[in-house]
Amino acid sequence: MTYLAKPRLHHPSLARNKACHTRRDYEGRVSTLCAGCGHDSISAAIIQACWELDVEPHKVAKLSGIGCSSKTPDYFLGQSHGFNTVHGRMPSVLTGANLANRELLYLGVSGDGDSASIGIGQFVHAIRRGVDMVYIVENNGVYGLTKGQFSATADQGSTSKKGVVNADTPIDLAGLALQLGASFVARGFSGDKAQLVPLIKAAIAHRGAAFLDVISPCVAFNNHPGSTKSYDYVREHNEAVNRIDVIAPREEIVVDFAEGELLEVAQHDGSLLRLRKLHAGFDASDRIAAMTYVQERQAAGEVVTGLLYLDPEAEDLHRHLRTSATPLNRLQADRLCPGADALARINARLR
Ligand SMILES: Cc1ncc(C[n+]2csc(CCOP(=O)(O)OP(=O)(O)O)c2C)c(N)n1
Ligand code: SF4
Ligand SMILES: [Mg+2]
Repeated sequence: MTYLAKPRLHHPSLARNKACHTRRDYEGRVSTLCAGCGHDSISAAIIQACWELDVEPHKVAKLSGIGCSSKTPDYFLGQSHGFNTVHGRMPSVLTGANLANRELLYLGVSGDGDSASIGIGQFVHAIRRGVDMVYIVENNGVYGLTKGQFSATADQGSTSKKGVVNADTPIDLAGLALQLGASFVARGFSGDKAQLVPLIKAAIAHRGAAFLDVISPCVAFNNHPGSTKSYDYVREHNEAVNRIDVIAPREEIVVDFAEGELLEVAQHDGSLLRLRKLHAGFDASDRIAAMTYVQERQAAGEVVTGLLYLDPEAEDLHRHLRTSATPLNRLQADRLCPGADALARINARLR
């Protein structure tokens, strides 16, 4: 982690959102990542999304594992709660924190090595359990922090900077999240902020497991010609299936979509997602069709981006476990410990 603090001087004329914060209030410390790293653009998109949604920084918990990507929570939302876990263990720590206090917005930030290699067991169970969270994988197809080994999302046949060829089949995390039952699945590109900011806003508004696979080129180890995670490749092969706009509750609804089919989806929190279809044949409410489409286009060498799947009626882990609506740290002793009589009744039922 870096210890470079940014000066907290605010120009009095800086615009403030409805939570009375300037955009700078959502920043963190100065990034120590390589200049041009895609991860910094994702941090900037998270800052923009939280500012536009009037998120209260003290109501956010940022959790991450280990990696350049997992360092980034230090570079945004400096006034939020943060927990940097062990490599690949972010999902279980996030699940525990979420069960203890459902009133925070849980933002899990991870890398392709963190989530698809060492942490894949943790990743799949957090998604299939429907933990209410925004889970972002900053996917560069490489272990950036440890100097360029292939991760489990590296393309088969791709060549590392040192000339080694990857023989293994890649894992497509967005396809996996669809198969595992995630109720919100999207793919973005760190170099397309206009698409990424609304995707993050929509994921924040979603109640349930929201998964975002963001292609985020590593300029030090995997940005060479032939890498499908390079800036040039994604720019040339980016297949955006839709564009979305998020309208927060009580915000004035202004119609500004001129072309393409427009779909409006209401979310649990009262926000409205406006989905402008760019591909007539793509339906973001059909999980199986989305899985097939992503695989078909991938086989053709394209990178499908946009909102891939959304279930606006999704349930989450709290609903499945019927947990207390009051966070555990606010339950009084009599509710936390129901007493000897209640224990005797439970034991009697088990005899
Ligand atoms: C238990 C454990 N195993 C291995 C490591 C070494 N290690 C640190 S980061 C990392 C890979 C990070 O890759 P990724 O999650 O893709 O993040 P990136 O740096 O590419 O953003 C590895 C293998 C570790 N820190 N802890
Ligand atoms: S090594 Fe790669 S992933 Fe890490 S900061 Fe540099 S460009 Fe980013
Ligand atoms: Mg990586």
